[in-house]
Amino acid sequence: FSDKVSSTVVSMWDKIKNVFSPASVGLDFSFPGVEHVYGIPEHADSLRLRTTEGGDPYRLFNLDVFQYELYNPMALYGSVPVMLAHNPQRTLGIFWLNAAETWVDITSNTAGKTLFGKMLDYMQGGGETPQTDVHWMSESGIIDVFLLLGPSPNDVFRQYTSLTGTQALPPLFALAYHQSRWNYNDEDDVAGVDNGFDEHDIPYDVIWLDIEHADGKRYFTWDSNKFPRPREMLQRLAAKKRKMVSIVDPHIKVDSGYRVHNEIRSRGFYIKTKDGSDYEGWCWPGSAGYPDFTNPEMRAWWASMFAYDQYEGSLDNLYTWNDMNEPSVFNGPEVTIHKDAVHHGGWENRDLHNLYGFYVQMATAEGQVQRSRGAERPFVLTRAFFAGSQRYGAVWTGDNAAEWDHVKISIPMCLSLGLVGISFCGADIGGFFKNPESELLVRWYQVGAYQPFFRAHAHLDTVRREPWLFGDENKGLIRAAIRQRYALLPYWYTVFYRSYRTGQPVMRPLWVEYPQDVATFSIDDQYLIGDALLVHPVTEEGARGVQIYLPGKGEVWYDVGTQQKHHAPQTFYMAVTMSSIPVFQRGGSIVVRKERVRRSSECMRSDPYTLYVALSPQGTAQGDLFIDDGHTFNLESKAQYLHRRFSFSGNTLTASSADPKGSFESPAWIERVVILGAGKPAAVFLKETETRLGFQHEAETSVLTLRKPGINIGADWSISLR
Ligand code: MIG
Repeated sequence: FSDKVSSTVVSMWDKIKNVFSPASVGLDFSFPGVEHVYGIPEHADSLRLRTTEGGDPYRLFNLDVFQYELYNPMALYGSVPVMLAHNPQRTLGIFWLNAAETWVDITSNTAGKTLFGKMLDYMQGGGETPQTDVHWMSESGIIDVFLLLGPSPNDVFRQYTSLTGTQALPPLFALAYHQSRWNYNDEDDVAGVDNGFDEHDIPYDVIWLDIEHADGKRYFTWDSNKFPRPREMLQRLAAKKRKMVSIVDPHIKVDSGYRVHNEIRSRGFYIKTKDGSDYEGWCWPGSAGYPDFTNPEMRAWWASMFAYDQYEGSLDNLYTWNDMNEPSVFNGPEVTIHKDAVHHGGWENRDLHNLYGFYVQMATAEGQVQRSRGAERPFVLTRAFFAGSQRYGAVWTGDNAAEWDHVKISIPMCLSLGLVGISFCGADIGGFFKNPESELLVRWYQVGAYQPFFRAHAHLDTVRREPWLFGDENKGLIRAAIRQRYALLPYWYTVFYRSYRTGQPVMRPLWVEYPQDVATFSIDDQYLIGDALLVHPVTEEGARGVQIYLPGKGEVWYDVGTQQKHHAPQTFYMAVTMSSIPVFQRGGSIVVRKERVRRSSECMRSDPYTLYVALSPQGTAQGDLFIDDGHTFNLESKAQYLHRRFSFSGNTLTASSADPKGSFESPAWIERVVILGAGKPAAVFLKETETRLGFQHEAETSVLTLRKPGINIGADWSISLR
């Protein structure tokens, strides 16, 4: 999208800038008829943005904030200058393309008025049209604004991602469970944790190494005492079809014995001070230089460092985590780089500050692609981000704490990111700082299992918290939550595929699917995954129940735990126990699962599928399933994929291709079809062969289970209930 800033505009600005630097830019926008605005992450705040009258504006300036506060407009690690405005008639967006420090003020003529007050205004004929006004201001740069006219939420997503790109389709393993802490200390520790998952029969895909794994925080190296044989360690993980992630931060130790530093310095790739010398700040390794990732040559060099012969001890199951890329500078102003530091092309950091982390992740992802000669899809986690970061991997919400409010806020934080393109979001499970009580830890796993990026992580000073350290009962609860995630991986992957194609968020606020239902506009304790599953995780200490809102006039929802049917719209109290994760499947949807959970997602590759067909009141349902090899670009380069469509109507379930361009051989078959809301048929036939299928019907719950249809997942077929 940077191409859209034409070179003439840039050179014009160059001239102006030399005269006026620094010069701020700002604009006011009014949304007549709008009371709800969303977006402009990253803030630890409610989904619906609050008015900022009498307080600080929402601030966008990538910063490493120590122990951030909640329900607060202060700047955090990443910035996406995109706001959505919504009312029952229309959804709009503003994309303010500026990477300098930015402030957003929000005012509203209805703020503080109760619904009753508004009604009174209206009855007295004096009620004004509600209106929200927003004021945007950036410290430097040009005014370059995209108005996204909708009118539907999906139109806005399409319009915005046509400018910045859609969510990259992650490799399948990246959607599974990740086990991290600062730090897994050495190769024995890694082996012990890895074996622990097998002993305790808990699936996991990826183990993470934090900064202590490197030799004196010299990234791309290993501490030779703690990790003397990294390749063998990686091979042992690979034998179990598991992966590893190592951290690679963008602060480079100033040390003439460190090749990475010497090369960056000799090529002139460090960010400079205003006087032209290499900028140096204090960070984990001590004195550190900051590579200038805004320079394409620097990015190309960085990418080349991920080649197997450059990053010694790496193998193809080693992936990357970019932390501290705001960038974090311990002795810099607000713990970041000085604004007058100079980048490639003479730009000051103030002009592009919020883009630095974006480019770090871009270069790292490119490195992973290149090491496989373009074959393999990358996986890179980043802490700092900007508009468009969705193209390079996942983000997490940084250093949260083991507190109930932090588990709660992870929902609106990830929802806000999804609204502005970044779907692959998660929060440190368990909380980074402090030690969670077992109840909080269990609940957090249950929440994380239903968020896009599913990783446990903890601070160096916390006590160990692998899932089996809290007694058998808690271990069982955590195992159950993780197993639910693995069973649903086919669905997650399909929803991510749709996000990759359409720009729609994976994790969605309810109003995205029910744009006319005002009751959904401020909900941030429940959400949808795709359009079929509604989740209301338990986030209260000692909870005995939760208030669930099921949207959709004339629709029905099925409790995934009990298969009980509920009519909508409706708010009801659902009693919960420690094992409850309230999830509902929309009547009218089909969700595909794999129910033989194994030790990693790759071990489940060829396993059979179960279709969950949830009937609408009209007795219909639709759904889809995306399958490919789960890790290469062959879906693009060779059209090697299957996109299947399932649809139920007239008592017949049909499987067909949703996209005839793709083809892919999968050995997997369908082992079961569960139809929710079905009456008891006299007989069930696989039409193609007129073979009878065995079935079982539960009258009480109206659940019909068809046993062993035994059909390949790629085949076209239909099953009729007679
Ligand atoms: O100053 O690498 O957010 O996840 O464990 C702390 C150590 C640096 C901050 C990250 C956190 C990570 C930690 N890092």
